[in-house]
Amino acid sequence: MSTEGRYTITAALPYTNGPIHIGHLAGVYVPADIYSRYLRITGNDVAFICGSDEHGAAIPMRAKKEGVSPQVIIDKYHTIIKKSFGDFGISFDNYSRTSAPIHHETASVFFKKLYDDGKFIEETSEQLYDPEADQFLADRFVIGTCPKCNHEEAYGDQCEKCGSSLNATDLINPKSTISGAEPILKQTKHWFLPLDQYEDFLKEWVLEGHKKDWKTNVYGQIKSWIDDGLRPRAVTRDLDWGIPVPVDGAEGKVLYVWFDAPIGYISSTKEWAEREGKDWEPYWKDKNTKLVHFIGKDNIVFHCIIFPSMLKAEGSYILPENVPANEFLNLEGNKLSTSKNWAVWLHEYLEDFPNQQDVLRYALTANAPETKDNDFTWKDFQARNNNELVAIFGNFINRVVVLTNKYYDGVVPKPSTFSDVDKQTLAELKAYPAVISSSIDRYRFREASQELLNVARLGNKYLADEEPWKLIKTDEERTKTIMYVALQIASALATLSEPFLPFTSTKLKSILCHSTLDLETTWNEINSRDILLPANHKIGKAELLFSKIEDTEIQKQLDKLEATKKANEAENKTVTPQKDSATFEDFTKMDIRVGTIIEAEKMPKAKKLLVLKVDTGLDTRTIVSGIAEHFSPEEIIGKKVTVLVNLAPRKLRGVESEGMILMTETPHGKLVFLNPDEGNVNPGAVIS
Ligand code: B3M
Ligand code: ZN
Repeated sequence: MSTEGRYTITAALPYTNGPIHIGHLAGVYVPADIYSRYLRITGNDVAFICGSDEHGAAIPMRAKKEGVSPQVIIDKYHTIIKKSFGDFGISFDNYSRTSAPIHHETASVFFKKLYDDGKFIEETSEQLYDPEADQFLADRFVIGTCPKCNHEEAYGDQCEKCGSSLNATDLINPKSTISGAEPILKQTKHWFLPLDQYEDFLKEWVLEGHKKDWKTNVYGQIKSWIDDGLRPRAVTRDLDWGIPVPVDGAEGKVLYVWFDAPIGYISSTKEWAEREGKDWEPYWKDKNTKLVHFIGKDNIVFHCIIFPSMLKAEGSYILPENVPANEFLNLEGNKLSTSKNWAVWLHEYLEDFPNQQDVLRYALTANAPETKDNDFTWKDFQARNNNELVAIFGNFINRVVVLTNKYYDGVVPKPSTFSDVDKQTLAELKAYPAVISSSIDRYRFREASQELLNVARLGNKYLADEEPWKLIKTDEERTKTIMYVALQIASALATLSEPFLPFTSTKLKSILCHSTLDLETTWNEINSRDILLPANHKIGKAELLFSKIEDTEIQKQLDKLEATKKANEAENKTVTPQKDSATFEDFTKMDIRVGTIIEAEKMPKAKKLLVLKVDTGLDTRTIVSGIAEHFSPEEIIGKKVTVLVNLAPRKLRGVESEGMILMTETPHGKLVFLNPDEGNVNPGAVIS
């Protein structure tokens, strides 16, 4: 295989503060994987690099939430994330982590070089400080109103609403996310990268150099930042989680996560090269190498302004050739959110749709947020599968393989004379690799995925027009030619689908027995070779590539989201305020006992009431309880409950009730007996 070019392709390093969901896959990892696979099979030398981002405030914050140490958090999510990538066929050449010694070493050396070369400004200034938590506040440790767009929950380093990069002291009404306290100002020393000194370089490199070839959404964001004027940016933090600043007089300080994380691409490349016995340097320093960063739009400033300025300051590195950042994916009309659990988690998807990774990859690609934010809906997912993958791609392959087995025992027939339609069809087929390449080369993966489907459409139309299943009765020779042509299309599909649908491609290649061919067709050769599957080649039996997704499966997913929505709403409900205080004497007046429900029946004509017989240990008495909408009589007989036994008797619908069963409520409004652990009851739920 000839090496056409060297590519270093990076995909944003995910924070190990939670598992990954469809938004991550659609925005970054699937397009990066399509691109990398495509480049490999078209003969390029590719390093596809990623790893976990394990520093920054996100990690200790999650650790606090889960009540464990940051190390436990990074180990847990690094493992989950890495597995999800493997499960979905994301073909990284290396997946590292920023806690790895090689990364600490690489990032420290990088910082030290800039420090020694006098590239930083050292400055003592007043920074936000939480007097209660005894900690400086930066990044996610502080929120406040964005001075640019007035969003009320901007972080100390960035507003996720408008994308502005901020300094914590820019925030209006800042508040500590650790204690809620209002920060005070306190002096501290930090090192700053004077971005203002890189303005000319950035203008020339991006604004002039990449006006034409970078996506307009990416270019526009960069331009507006540069037009706003760049300011020195602190690259160190007062934190105890991160890479220690490797110079004297910096005790208790670590590198800013956005300083070390992009260097993670370099350390991951080194780790890979060491393992493979390669030299890492050409992948980062040879000007013929093309460096491409796949990221989401909230990471643009870091990859197009800060990291390039760092690379420029260091002096020996290449700069990115392109940064094809995507917009955001929403889910059923709402923003994806880890904290609100508004997501389709990859590991959960696979439980519900085992072995259907390609369906999700395809649905996300066909509907990718390439030029604007887009919405993922389960209905669209179902339609993409049923109407496109099953009805077009799968159907074509199935017909070809079934008929070849039926008519010729699985042996590719020898064609006779090609008709004009045959020639035209084969010519069209040959043009597809270039058509798909041209879309991928311009990072238009949605378009590329639709062109791939057009190859299957070409095959379906050809079969529908030529009707071999009819001709077999009258013209065996002609039928052979038709099946031969259809088999060439099937073979091309096996190769062309690889970047998009890697699992399907492997399966199809195995059905068509590609591995027993003398000459397996590569992407580039589809155009130049007349024969992809030669006559007499034996193929295997038909296997379903895709299967229909039923309405019930989709409904199950929608129900899951509905439940999430309800739970979120309930969580936002205000907790009932505390009642006036009760004295100990007040409390001792109440006689609460354990009882067993021994009989239960519905109160006639009362929707909510059950009439219970309860053994209180003192006696067996009648209690009328308003729980009929939550429990059937049968399910509660035998249950132990808590009973307020000295509540003054009162008549309900003519039945005298001698006590009260104590209950509480889940966030979904379901009544539960007093066993708060069982019912998922929230703190603050009232017992009544
Ligand atoms: N971890 C941010 C993110 O997940 C960050 C990317 C780092 S890429 C060097 O949005
Ligand atoms: Zn903003």
